[in-house]
Amino acid sequence: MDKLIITAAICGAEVTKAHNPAVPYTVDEIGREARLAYEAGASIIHLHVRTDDGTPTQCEARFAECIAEIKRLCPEAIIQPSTGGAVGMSNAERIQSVNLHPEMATLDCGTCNFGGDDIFVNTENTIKEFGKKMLELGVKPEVEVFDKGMIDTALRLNKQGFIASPMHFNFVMGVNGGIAATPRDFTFMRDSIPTDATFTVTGIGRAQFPMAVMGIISGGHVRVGFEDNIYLSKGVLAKSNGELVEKAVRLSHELGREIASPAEARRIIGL
Ligand code: KMH
Ligand code: ZN
Repeated sequence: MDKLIITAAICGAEVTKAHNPAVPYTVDEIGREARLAYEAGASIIHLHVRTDDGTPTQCEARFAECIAEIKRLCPEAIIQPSTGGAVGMSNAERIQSVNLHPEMATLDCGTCNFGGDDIFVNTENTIKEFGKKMLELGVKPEVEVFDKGMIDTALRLNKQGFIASPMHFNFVMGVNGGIAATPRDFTFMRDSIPTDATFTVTGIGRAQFPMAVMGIISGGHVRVGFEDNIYLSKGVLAKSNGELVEKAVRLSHELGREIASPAEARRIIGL
C-alpha cells in the first residue's frame, strides 16, 4: 500500500470565526494554518481564500498573495486551490485560481443541494469548460464528487477527453444533499472508480475521522481541516488545522500506515 497522503482543507468558504476562532481569513492567518498543517504531516493544502473580514472570494490577486505566503512557509507543499469557491459565485469568478498555474485544482463534477436553500451548481458545460482549461494549463484536477452520479459524469468526461487519466478523486461524504458518510457508501464510491485512479476521502463534520479511517485502511488518502470539521473530538474545538492533521497522523500510525511526504505525494498522484 502507498503511504498516506493527507490533504488539509484549512479554510473553506462557509465556516467562520464564529464557529471556531482559529478559522483563517487574512494572508498571515492562512499562512499560519497552512504551516501548522504542513508541519503536522499534510502534503496538500486545499485552498480557499477570504477577504480580511472573512468574505469568501476567488480573486486571483488574493490567491496569488496567499499562495506566495504558503510557498514561503511550506516550500514543498502541493497547493490545490478551489475552483468551487462559494455557492452562488459565477464561473468566471471561480476559475480565476487556475490562471496561477497551480499543480492541482478542484474540479467539482456535478450539482447538488448544499444544505438549507443552497445549491452548488456545476452543469456539464461548466465541468467541461473548467476541465478543458485545466488540461490546457497543465493543472491536475482533483475530481471532487459529492455523490456516485458525479463519478459517472467524471468518467464520461474522461472518455470525451475533458479530464485526463489517471484521475485523482475526492469523495466528499456527508454534505446535506450529497452521499452519506457511511462505510457502505464509501465502498460503493471506491468500487466505482477506475483501477488506475487514486482517491482521497473527506468526511463532513463528525464523520471526518471515521471516514479518514476508511481512507487509511483501504489504501486511499485522507482530507481533514476546518473546511469540513472544526472539532478535534466531541465538543472540543480544534485549536488549529495542525491538530486535525496530527490526529489523522496518529490514526494512520496506529493502523500501520506511514505518511507521504510532498515528494512522495507527487509521485503517487502523478504530478
Ligand atoms: N464551498 C463549496 C460550495 C471545492 O473546493 O471545489 C464548494 C467547495 C468545493 O468547497
Ligand atoms: Zn473546497
